[in-house]
Amino acid sequence: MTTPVENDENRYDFRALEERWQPVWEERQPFRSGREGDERPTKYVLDMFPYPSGDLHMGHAEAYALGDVIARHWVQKGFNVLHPIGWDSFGLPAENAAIKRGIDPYGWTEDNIAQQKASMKRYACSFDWDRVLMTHRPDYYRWNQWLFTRLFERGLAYRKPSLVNWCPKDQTVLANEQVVGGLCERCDTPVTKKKLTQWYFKVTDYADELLDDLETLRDTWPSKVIAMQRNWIGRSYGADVRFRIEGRDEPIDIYTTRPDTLYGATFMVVAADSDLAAELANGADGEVREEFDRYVESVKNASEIDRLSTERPKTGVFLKRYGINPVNGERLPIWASDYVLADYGHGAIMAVPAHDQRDLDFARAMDLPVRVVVDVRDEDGAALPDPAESGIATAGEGVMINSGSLDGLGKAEAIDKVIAELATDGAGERSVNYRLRDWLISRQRYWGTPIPIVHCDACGEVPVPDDQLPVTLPAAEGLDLKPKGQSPLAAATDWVSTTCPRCGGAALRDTDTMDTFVDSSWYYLRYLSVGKTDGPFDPADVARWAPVDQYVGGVTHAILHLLYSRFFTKALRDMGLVDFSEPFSALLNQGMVQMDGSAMSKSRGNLVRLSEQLDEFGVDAVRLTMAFAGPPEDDIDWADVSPGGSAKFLARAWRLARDVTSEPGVDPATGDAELRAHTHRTLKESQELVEGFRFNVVVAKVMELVNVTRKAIDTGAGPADPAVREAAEVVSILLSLFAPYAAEDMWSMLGHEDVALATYPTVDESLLVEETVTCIVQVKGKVRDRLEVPPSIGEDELKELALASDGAQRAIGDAAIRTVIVRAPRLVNIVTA
Ligand code: ANZ
Ligand code: ZN
Repeated sequence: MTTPVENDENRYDFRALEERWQPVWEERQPFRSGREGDERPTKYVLDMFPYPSGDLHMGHAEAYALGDVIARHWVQKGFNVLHPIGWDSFGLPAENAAIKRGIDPYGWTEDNIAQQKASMKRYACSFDWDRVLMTHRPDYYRWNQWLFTRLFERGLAYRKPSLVNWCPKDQTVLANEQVVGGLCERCDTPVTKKKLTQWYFKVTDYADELLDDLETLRDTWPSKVIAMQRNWIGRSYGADVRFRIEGRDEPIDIYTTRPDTLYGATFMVVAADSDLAAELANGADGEVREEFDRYVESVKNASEIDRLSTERPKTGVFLKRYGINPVNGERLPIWASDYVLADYGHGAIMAVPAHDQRDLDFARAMDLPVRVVVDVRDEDGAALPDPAESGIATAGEGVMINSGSLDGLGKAEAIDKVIAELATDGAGERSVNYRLRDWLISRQRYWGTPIPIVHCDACGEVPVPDDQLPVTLPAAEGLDLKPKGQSPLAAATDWVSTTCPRCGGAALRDTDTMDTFVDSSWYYLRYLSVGKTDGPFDPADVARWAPVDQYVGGVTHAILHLLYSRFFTKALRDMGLVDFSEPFSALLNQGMVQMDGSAMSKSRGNLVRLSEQLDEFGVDAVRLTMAFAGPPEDDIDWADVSPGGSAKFLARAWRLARDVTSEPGVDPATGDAELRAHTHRTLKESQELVEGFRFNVVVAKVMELVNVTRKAIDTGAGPADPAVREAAEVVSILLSLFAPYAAEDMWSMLGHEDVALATYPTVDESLLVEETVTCIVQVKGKVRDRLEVPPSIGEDELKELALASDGAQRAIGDAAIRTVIVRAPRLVNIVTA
């Protein structure tokens, strides 16, 4: 046992506590999860790992405080909890900082990690420090490469030329989701397009499964995240329809979700930036060609979201070409516009302005005809105003009109019928479309995992064999890391020239590096077998721990990171490497920490420094404040909370343990019954509240228990009562989830060791008999009886009891009862005739 308090026994001194307990925990490592022969059932709690771009900030402090509540609770509930941490240490922040300062990203990254690690230890997270991983180390990214080659062999990693989002400042490719409002997510530079040959992962092969499996997460993931995943994948059902084009041998396909409206098509639109548009423009006269080129140039920089917006004024160019509607042979003028996307469906549409708002906006802007083919009515059966006049397209359901053989049918029948007719003519068929695109993983940057492919003139793309992995990054020294449109690795000519693993001839290494989302897509598996040198992870470890029971992190990763991890997991399953389909069984998203109503930032001048808060109030007070501020999903405004108040509360709690005079192990059965009841109620409720993520309410319950115990010490049972000891021990056990230093010190004053490993006490249900309240029974306004009832009694039950009571029976006599007014639990008023 450690020596009890040496400092001023009457003062709660958070600095002394931090200094005392940090080295003790460092030595004991209470959260080591890999011990041989540990028979406890397992839980895997995972916090999203940080970028090492500086010291920990308030956002980290919130996330790790909350994740820790869950992890520590499961330890006390008797589980062998795996709660690891590591660093997502490849990526642009490190590289840009290195370029700015002219230093090596490796050293910069390692320094930041060392600083963050020290801060995390001070912050007393229950991390298993034997399992740390860092994605920039070759012993990690070697397995990125290994997995890449496995995906390559299965056709899930491939290269293709395409128009990609390009940030002219960072000089790198961006995924769609890294483009926010047309700007680079990292540096706010307007994003442009560039044609490049890039590596992709074939996420779309799993589109259906990624969508359908969300159903299995319905009860354990936030519904908002599930909706975001669903929208991102964006599955829709419709038809491909073939239109002949005058003066072109090949027909073109369009995708529509409303083939029932084919008779309402009055023009066609092709994506302005598609090859098809360029080709059609070529066949037109020179004037059109010029106008088209100018138009394409002007729309190049618009983001996908802007392009699809109904708010945006519609623009376009008439290509002076015509398509033929397969259902009625009508000639439809073909336009090029940016509101049609090149890489969705077929990059071409039939426009039905009467029933599609964007088509209607375009038709009105360009003075094109509008034809109603669905008779849409309002709730009262009245016809809706003509879209051509009102400017509002009628997208609802109704009876088909002006539609030949479809007239009189409803939407579903019309769709079935027209598809059947198209199919007999070979002019169309059912089809499914997804908004989801394959994942563009190549980056033209230095600080990432080199793509393990060798390009050989004779053999093509050859994966680097396992025994030649890792392909380590060439030293940064001597390389110009400044972005210039091609990867800085290309300048490392010694590194680039190699021999082909297949034919032994001269060959070149691929010079792209992988998107850092690759690193974080499977890191949860590497934690299970950190240090393993003959594979990315051990099947036995996977069987023991995976999948993750509880994942904790920011909602900023609600789409991509989760989608990519889910994709990896499914691909690994199909390779026989794991036997489950979803990586994260449950998900908790914490809110953001703000200051004075807005996100913290240096430029806004409202940045709160974590280190300053820790120095002023202590780790425990900051952690407690994070948990107490509100439900975890809500944002916290640091201006509205009180770490000073938390520190005062902790001092009150700590003094309870100091005041207890009974011996450890004393039987609480003889103690004050009322206090015991309160203690056990707190235990019972807290457990349910922790498991329901209502951490703020748990803190409130502990505060209440501290007050009740203080009263018992000062004016009730007294400090020697065994129930007081029991209460103080429970305070210390519950408090350890939020304020580990104060809790450990209390636990030690109470004569024990390692509060983190204390067993969550068994709730004594016999102590939980409910209190009662007095209910007044009136007859015609006069009090006739009093009943002792549980506060939670229902209205019906209370009414029965009141009517049956002796006093009421006597007062009612033979009179008929007119009404009974029940105000549970305190009043029942019976009105007789
Ligand atoms: C005719 C029509 C009539 C349409 C109507 C809608 C309503 P989702 O549900 O997102 O899959 N579309 C097809 N390809 C497009 C592209 N590359 N860029 C922009 N829009 C495209 O949307 C499918 C609908 O979006 C399709 O159905 C098509 O317009 C349009 F009353 O065809 B529809
Ligand atoms: Zn070769």
